[in-house]
Amino acid sequence: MLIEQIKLDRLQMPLKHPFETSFGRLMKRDFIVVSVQSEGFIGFGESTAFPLPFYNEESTETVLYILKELIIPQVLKMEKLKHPEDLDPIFQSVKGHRMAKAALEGAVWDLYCKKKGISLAKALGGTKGEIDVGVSIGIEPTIEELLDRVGSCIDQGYKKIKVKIKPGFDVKPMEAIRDRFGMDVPLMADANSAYTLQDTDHLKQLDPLNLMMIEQPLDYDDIIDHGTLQRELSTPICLDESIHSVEDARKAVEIGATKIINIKVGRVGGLTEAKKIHDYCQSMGIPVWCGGMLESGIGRAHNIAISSLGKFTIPGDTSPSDRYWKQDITDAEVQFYKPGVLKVPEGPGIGYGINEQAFNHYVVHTESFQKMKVIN
Ligand code: OSB
Ligand code: MG
Repeated sequence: MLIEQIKLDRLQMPLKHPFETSFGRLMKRDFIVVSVQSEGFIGFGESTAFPLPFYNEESTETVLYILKELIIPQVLKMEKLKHPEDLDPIFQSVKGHRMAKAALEGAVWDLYCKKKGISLAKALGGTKGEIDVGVSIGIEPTIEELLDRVGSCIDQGYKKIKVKIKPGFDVKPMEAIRDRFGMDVPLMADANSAYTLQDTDHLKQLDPLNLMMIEQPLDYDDIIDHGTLQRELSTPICLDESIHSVEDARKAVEIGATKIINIKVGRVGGLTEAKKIHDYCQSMGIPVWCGGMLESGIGRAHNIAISSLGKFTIPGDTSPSDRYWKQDITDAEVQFYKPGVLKVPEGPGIGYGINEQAFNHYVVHTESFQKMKVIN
């Protein structure tokens, strides 16, 4: 395929309900959609970076900079692109900035599949026709409000309940959930790097609660201390922020720093690397699940496709559109087809079209880049 045009749209979508984590409170999603065009087909990808670098080092602005100045000019110069993996030499020329790369790579994957007339899930080697879904509940102002939300999510059929914790809002709320809803609810906590090894004794108080896992308790770039902490905790540790590649996954698994991995397509630099991590974890017997970054329908569709791979055995943070948005930007919104279960689309590419009207409503800025035509 010859990529003729690449478009970058910046969108701002208000969240229905503010989402609070240990690093801050989000009221809206401010992100980039990448569209790549070739011979009448358009592929779509979404950047998962936030406006400020409080989850990882990237931001909406750094994604724009890396794509505009370094990656897009190289992609538009390519003479042929047979497969999304052909982008690798370009990606190797820029260290890090994985969310920027993933946004472009996702769009190229979608385009590649649409041209071939196959679904993204199939192209990635997905084997599941439906996927189980969990929910990620932000920090609520009070334990009572948290309990209301947990109750409502259980009623809606979510197959895993994840609750954000931070120092001062951790053991008590998790105990309260167990007291109210019992020990059988599939429950986990996500700390987004809010603790240090000095909190080991405090975190041990979570062990009797029989949580499925605790996600990223220590620093966003740490692997070693997580290994030390895991030897003290019976609750399995699941790494999120610390895993950027299959190499990180291997190191973390080898030193016992993680028993489960949260795979986020953006954080690891795209679908190709996400699949490599999945395959490595499959060979090691490490279960994985697909994390979320409050994506619009576009990023959500990519997450659903990767979740159709066999070792995604734990429900992901891939909730339906209406948990986040009054109106999503895809033409069919992501919806349960039975409680807690999504169907993996079978149509070409990501399997969701764009709702142009909704899309345009949220766009705040657009830039287009064309292939230079050589005229002799
Ligand atoms: O750590 O998984 C996380 C949202 C923003 C930043 C980080 C995280 C999250 C979530 C939300 O947990 C998952 C979702 O519903 O998209
Ligand atoms: Mg997380």
